[in-house]
Amino acid sequence: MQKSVLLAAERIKRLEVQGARNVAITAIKAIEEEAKESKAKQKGEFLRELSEAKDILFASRETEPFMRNAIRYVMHAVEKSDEKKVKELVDLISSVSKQFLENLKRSKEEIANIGSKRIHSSSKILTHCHSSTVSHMLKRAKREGKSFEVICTESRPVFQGRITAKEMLDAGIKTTLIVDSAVRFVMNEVDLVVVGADAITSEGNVINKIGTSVVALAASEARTPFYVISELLKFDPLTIYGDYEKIEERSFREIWEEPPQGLMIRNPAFDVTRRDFIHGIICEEGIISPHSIIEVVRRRYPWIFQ
Ligand code: RUB
Repeated sequence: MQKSVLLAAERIKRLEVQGARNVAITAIKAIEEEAKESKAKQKGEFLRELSEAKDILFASRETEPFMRNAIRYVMHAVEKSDEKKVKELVDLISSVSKQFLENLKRSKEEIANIGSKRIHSSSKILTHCHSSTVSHMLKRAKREGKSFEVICTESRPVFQGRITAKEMLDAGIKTTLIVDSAVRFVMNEVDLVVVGADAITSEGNVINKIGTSVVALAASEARTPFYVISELLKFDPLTIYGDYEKIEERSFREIWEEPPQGLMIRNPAFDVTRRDFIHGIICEEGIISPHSIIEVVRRRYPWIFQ
């Protein structure tokens, strides 16, 4: 195993790279580097190396179907190719990755185009954690000349909400930070809730940063629209066949470095928001109902089901 994949997996595990999209991009680039550094002489050996790299990256964060879909896409291109020469296969990986990353850029813009239409001047938008997709959409709305406010939650225990808050301020957006448990307190002033996604299941439920489902409950009780802003590639095809999306549980030290002896601490990184609380998923195909997820993914990315 070369260094690039181990390093990338370590950075992903430590949250140096965070957010499903950035994780997928880092993983794909690591696979490309790994392929370039490979000393394999034959296709079989090359594929074995790639498969080992894939397993290491998959294990770096459990709740990341976007990364898994991205890696599978690249691996599939190599597996189905008739090419036997390793050098040609390396070039194939580079061109497939490049094309994949370009498509990602395009879908991010498509999502921002659609989502920013739902951001109106003088509205208050609440978001949870840090989603690069949500952030991009809000910045787009600001560039379009809309003046709105954003409320960010801290997103304990590792405070990704501060990343969002800084990005919003840098974009010139009026921003307020609250502790996670103040969500219900402010909800009556909020016009719209927008959150990202790490995974979308076949039933249209959405998995995102821990606390998202509580934000959704508060939004529902206050009758505030709740939207998920997400690429369709966060859909996990395995959920169709009965698999549950695994929820990553992280070290207790993120919550309390040196807790008293005997204390049990749990630190789940994500939770599940039921589709009934989601007004719509704003994705590259438009604003869709969570119920139609399989159909829409099948239309746009049929290879996911292979
Ligand atoms: C980040 C998080 C984000 C989604 C979507 O959690 O829950 O909302 O990953 O992000 P963590 P993006 O910080 O634990 O990775 O829109 O950038 O894909």
